[in-house]
Amino acid sequence: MISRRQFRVSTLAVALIALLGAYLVGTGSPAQAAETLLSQGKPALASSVESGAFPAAAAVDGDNGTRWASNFTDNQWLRVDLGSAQAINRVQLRWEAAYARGFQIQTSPDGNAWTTIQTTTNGAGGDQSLVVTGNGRYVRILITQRATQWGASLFEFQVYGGTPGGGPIVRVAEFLADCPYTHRLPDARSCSRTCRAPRTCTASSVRP
Ligand SMILES: [Ca+2]
Repeated sequence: MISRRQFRVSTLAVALIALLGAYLVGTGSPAQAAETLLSQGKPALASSVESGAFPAAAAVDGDNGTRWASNFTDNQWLRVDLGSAQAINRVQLRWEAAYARGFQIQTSPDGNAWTTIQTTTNGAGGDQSLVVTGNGRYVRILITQRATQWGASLFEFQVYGGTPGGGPIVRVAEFLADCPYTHRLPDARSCSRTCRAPRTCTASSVRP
C-alpha cells in the first residue's frame, strides 16, 4: 500500500518533472532548432579565381563536385550576398585539397565594412563546421594563410541561420494554461496538441 504521504511525494515529483519538461520545451535551445541554409544559389563574388573553371558561384551551388579556387596567394576572399541582413549561426566549409590553414569569417551590411566573427589559425581542411554568431547581408571567408602552394579551394561555402529557434516552441505560460495539473506531463508538445479543451480534458486525452 502507498501511504498518503508517499502518494503526495510521488505526485509532487511528477509535477516537478513535468515543469522541468515544460521549461526545457519553453526555452528551446537554438542548437536544437532547425537551421536554414541561407547562401545556396545566392550571388557570389571572389577576389580572384584560378581560372574560369573555378568560379565563385561554384562554392554556393550545392554541388560537392564543383568548386571555387583562388589564385596562388594569400589574402584572397570569397563572399556571398544573402540578399538582406540575416542572423548567422553556422558556416560549413567543404575544402578541396588546397585548403587554408588560416582564415576569417566576416560579415558586412554593405560589402565594404567587414566584421570578423570567427578566426581560424590551424585549420585542417576537409569538412569544417563553424558555430558563429553574427548578422549581415554579406558573408565572406578571407584566406589569411594557405596550407599548400596552390590557392584556396572550396567545394562548398554554406552559411546557415535564419530565425533562431525556428521549430515550434510551446511557452511555459501557454503550457500551464492549457493543461490542468493532472496533464502536466514532461512532453508538453503532446499535451498542448491533444488537450484542446483543457478544462474538460480527461487524463486519457493526454498522451504519456
Ligand atoms: Ca560546389
